[in-house]
Formats: sequence, C-alpha cells, structure tokens
Amino acid sequence: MRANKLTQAEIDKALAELNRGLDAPWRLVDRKLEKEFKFPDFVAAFGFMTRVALQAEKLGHHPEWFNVYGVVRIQLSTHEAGGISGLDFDLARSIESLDPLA
Ligand code: HBI
Repeated sequence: MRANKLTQAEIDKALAELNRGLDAPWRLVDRKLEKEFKFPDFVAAFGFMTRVALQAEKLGHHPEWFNVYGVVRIQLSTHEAGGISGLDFDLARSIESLDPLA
C-alpha cells in the first residue's frame, strides 16, 4: 500500500531520486520530509500554498506547513503510518511539478 511506512533504505533511495536535478533538496528532519521555499512576498507564497493545497486535496494527502511572509516550510509525513510513506514522495513530486512563479 502506498500509505505504508517506508524503511530507512527505501526513504534514502526515494529521497535521492526526488532530489535529482532539484536546485534545493528535500531533507529528512524529525522523521519528516522537509523543504523550505522562498518567495518575493506574501502573495506569491500564499499563491504557491493555494496550488499545493489543491494538489494535496487531489491526492488525499496533506502537508504540515509554516508560513511567514515569503517563506513556506513544508513537512510531509503519514500520520496513520507513523512515518514517511510513498504518499509523502507523491506529494513532494507533485509540489515540485508546480511552477513556483505561476
Ligand atoms: N495527510 N500527511 C497526511 N498524513 C495522513 O496520514 C493523512 C493525510 N491526509 C488525509 C488522511 N491521512 C486521511 O486518510 C485520514 O486521516 C482519514
């Protein structure tokens, strides 16, 4: 199942694949998948969050996040699995597919 908790080896492999070609990497922080995004202002940051929210709703999988002005810090984990699952990587990939300037 996509929501099953991944092993550390599976996480390491998926993380390396996710980060391939990205300017800034996702990292493991507190057993969550984390990345900080920076935008020129609050409206740009909130626009990005709105698009992430729509993708999250489509996947039925949702971020924990922090926003102040142009900074959006996203943490992904699967509460019902008690760790990181394939769904977290699905959501991370979907977030990376968004055009940050749209
Ligand atoms: N989002 N990140 C995350 N983790 C979950 O376990 C989760 C979720 N969104 C919806 C969801 N679980 C639901 O499946 C339920 O909790 C019913």
